Amino acid sequence: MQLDRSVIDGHNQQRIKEHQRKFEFVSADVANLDEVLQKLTAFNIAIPSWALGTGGTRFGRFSGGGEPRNLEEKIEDVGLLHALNRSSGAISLHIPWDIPKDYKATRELAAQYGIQFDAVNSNTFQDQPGQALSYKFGSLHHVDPKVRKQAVEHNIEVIRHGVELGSKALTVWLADGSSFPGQLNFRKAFQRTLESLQEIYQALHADWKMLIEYKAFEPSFYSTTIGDWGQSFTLANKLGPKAYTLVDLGHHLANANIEQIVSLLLMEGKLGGFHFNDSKYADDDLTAGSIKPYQLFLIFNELVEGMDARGMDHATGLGWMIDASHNLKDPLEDLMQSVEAIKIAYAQALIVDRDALNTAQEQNDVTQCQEILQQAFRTDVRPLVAQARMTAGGALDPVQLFREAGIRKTLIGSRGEKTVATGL
Ligand code: PSV
Ligand code: MN
Ligand code: MN
Repeated sequence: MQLDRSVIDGHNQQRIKEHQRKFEFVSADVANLDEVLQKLTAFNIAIPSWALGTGGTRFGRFSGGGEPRNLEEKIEDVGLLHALNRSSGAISLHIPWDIPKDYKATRELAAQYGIQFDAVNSNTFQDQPGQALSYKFGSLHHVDPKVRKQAVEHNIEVIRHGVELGSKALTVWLADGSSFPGQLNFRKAFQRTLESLQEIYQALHADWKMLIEYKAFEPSFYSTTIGDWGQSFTLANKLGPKAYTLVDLGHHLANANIEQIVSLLLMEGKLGGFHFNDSKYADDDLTAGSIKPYQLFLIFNELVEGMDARGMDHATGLGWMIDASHNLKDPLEDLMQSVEAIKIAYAQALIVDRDALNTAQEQNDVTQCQEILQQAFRTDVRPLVAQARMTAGGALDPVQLFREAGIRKTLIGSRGEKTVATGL
């Protein structure tokens, strides 16, 4: 379904007075208002195709109905999100779940909604029907060179699909690891992973990036071959200038200082992209900002500081994506909440008084440093985010409009109650 412009306009008209009052109140204290609004407008966060259906846990899955049944409907859903928030202008595909039947038609459909193709993701953590060799004991690190070759070829195949659609990056996340001490020779496993990645790297086009995602544990519970930023960073350095580290917020051991990791990777020019989500215990993939909004702000504070120091464009310098999916909320409402939380944290980081913070840091004025950061974090920047969204053509309150317009009901009407989107 395409959302009619008049629906958004009508919604905005009803709320405009209240919005203006709040916007004027907060903007009076924002010295760099135009810059903040312009940056918020330019900032887009890609939607992963696998987050558009209700996620499950290993105990069960409860479909919400009206989920996208194929790639076309996934693009349609991202189009709906983008129409509502003007910040979801890209979709990230996972192969083989999202193999396009017709590249041209897929590209045209996406263009119709103003959607681009973000990084393409390979899948060597599952065996597919008819697959010759199993990934039970890993893929790129496998002891058997034939399994490694199969996994390398799959990744090259994924690049080919991405090239046809206009993607510019391959994200590699591996489940390769071990669950029992002694199961693996760590050195050989790492070396084999490097050699496999080198083969994939050879197939990358000049304007492509390889994003190497790390994860501390799960599904392996003793070791993961690319288990932390240091391992990913080492691989990226050995591979070359097109290889980067990808930070997924849920992939760290408890209490890791993610903002410090971000700062270091940025300084070294090796931060390539982000997967946003939130968690309390492990890789919970909860809505961004739902558990630790202050951490999200602190991460953005480092991102803004580090990207500015390197003269990077915030909107295009890194790959921004959500990687959240769970089993309770409507997936589209959940994604809108994640986008909102990310933009709020970004806006708060943009209004940090950076000169004052720098001076306080140089003077070891610890109290003042904290005052400055928390002044920004405690500012209600939601009207700034809403203003940027409305000016770009989106809704003042996307979640409420989604409900008022009965979008899920319409989707259930056209797709049915019992829908299963392919995904994690
Ligand atoms: C598994 O942990 C995972 O959530 C990774 O974060 C990947 O990015 C995603 O699946 C898709 O492969
Ligand atoms: Mn991820
Ligand atoms: Mn994950």
